[in-house]
Amino acid sequence: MENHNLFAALRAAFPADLSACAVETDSGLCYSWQDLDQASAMVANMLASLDLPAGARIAVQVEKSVEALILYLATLRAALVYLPLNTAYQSAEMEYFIADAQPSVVVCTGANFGWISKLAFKAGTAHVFTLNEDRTGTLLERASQFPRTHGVAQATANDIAAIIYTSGTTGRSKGAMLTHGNLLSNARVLQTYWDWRTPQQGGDVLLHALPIFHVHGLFVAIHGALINGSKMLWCGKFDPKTVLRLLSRSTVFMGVPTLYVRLLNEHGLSAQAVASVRLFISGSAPLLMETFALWQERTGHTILERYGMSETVMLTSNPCRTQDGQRRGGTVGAPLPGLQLRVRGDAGQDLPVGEIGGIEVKGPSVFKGYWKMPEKTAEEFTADGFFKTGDVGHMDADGYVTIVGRSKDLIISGGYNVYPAEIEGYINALPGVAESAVVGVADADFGEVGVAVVIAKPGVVLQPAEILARLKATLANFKIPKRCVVVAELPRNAMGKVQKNVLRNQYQP
Ligand code: MLC
Ligand code: AMP
Repeated sequence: MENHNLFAALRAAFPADLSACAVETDSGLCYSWQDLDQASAMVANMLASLDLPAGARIAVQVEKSVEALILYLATLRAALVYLPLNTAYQSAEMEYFIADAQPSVVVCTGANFGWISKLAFKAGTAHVFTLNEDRTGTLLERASQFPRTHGVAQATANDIAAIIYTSGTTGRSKGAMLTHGNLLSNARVLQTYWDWRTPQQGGDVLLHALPIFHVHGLFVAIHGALINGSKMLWCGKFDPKTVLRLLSRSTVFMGVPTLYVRLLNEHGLSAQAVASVRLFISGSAPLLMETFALWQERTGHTILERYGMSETVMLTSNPCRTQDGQRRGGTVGAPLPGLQLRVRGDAGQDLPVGEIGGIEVKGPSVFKGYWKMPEKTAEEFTADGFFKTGDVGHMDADGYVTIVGRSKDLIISGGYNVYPAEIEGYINALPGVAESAVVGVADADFGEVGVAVVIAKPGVVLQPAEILARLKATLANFKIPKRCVVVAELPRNAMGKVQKNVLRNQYQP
């Protein structure tokens, strides 16, 4: 029987010379293709020895490291389900994810072991391992006792490879279930569409400077390099000076817009400094025309902007090869080959070219559904099987899509999604708070940041700094509004609903 395990396809693309460097870190370490193969086999063997049920979740909250990448590969290899969690998540957030996903294994940093293991054991998790940035921890200690070979476990294209949690406009975070087939089909489409060059064609070198707990850094970047047998230059954290230095040895770079904005602040950024790069890709948040134009001016390169989401992986892309057309700033390009994309009006009618409506998609990369939420899943699909993205835009006569807004109340800050409803819930629960509204306003660095507008209960005097400090103690740092104001009342429409657009205009910098 054919094995549809994504790892099998990635492994098949490893170059013939397994002793060559596959990943070079910013601290100068080199991991060969053989290292990736053998270390992922050892961890996969260790996971297999735990006798976990089919579909068991491996929840991971660790700092970025090549060992974390190996753990991801090992989880695929063992045909278990990878569940990455942002390192910024604090105890309330982690408690929810662990209770909801009921992972069989949790991997965390040694520093967090105390509180995370408590949450995990309470939720019924059988095994908690540690993995630290410096290659220490119980995960590797245990794995070191296992063999360096492992036949790739059998998986169908419809088996779940990963669950990515995305917050929701109302209520609970939802775990998007992505299958081996979803991830592999997207990786293969992008390999051609972005013209990746195999080692025989001279090879590509990807500079990887994104976190590896979201779609962009984990799937688009890592699969892109591995399915092509391409080397990665690996940065633990995004530091513009290090990235600029390493760009001189790279051919492909992927970033959220904030990374481009920060690189533009570097005096050393010039056409000469990035002479070896053939492709700059941006996504996860809107790339401002100003950034697009400044990048062209400073480097001579036209950034390729693409659009995707956790539920669908990549959906549209500007062209890479001239035969596919021209890259256009301000648009996210055309639907990728194999993907159907349509723009629909409020009544569910197809809209003519150029008209603005809701973006709906159908194709091989669209997820299997939300974890344990069949009703929510059903709500997000149309009767004819299109997924409603919640993004609002239009398509031109050449098929280029432009995103103009979102029907979901969402702030995208530095490439991370922040749902106002979640933050408002926490603020409203603070003593003395009657009500609150969180809105996104423009920010030169993060693109968009949150502002909290709060009303106090009668007779209470609230201190904005204290509200922010309280939030900081509870929530992931990127969700904390950058500003808090206490006001007497919120603007409302005739129905009594808070007019967020009025607040947004009022607090625009
Ligand atoms: C950090 N902070 C943020 C923030 N990141 N605040 C808002 N938005 C963010 N994205 C907080 C910090 O905690 C700190 O708070 C203050 O802001 C300044 O932080 P910093 O030192 O400037 O942040 P830094 O560590 O440099 O991180 C910035 C960043 C990072 C841009 C490098 O946010 C990042 O890696 N973003 C990429 C996100 C990403 O990969 N998204 C892909 C999603 S996938 P304080 O209070 O401590 O001072 C997806 C699908 C698709 O969307 O299409 O790709
Ligand atoms: P996430 O849920 O983190 O995967 O975020 C997905 C959302 O990011 C999409 O629904 C879009 O709103 C947004 N997004 C991704 N890429 C782009 C882009 N190039 N331009 C505008 N928005 C984008």
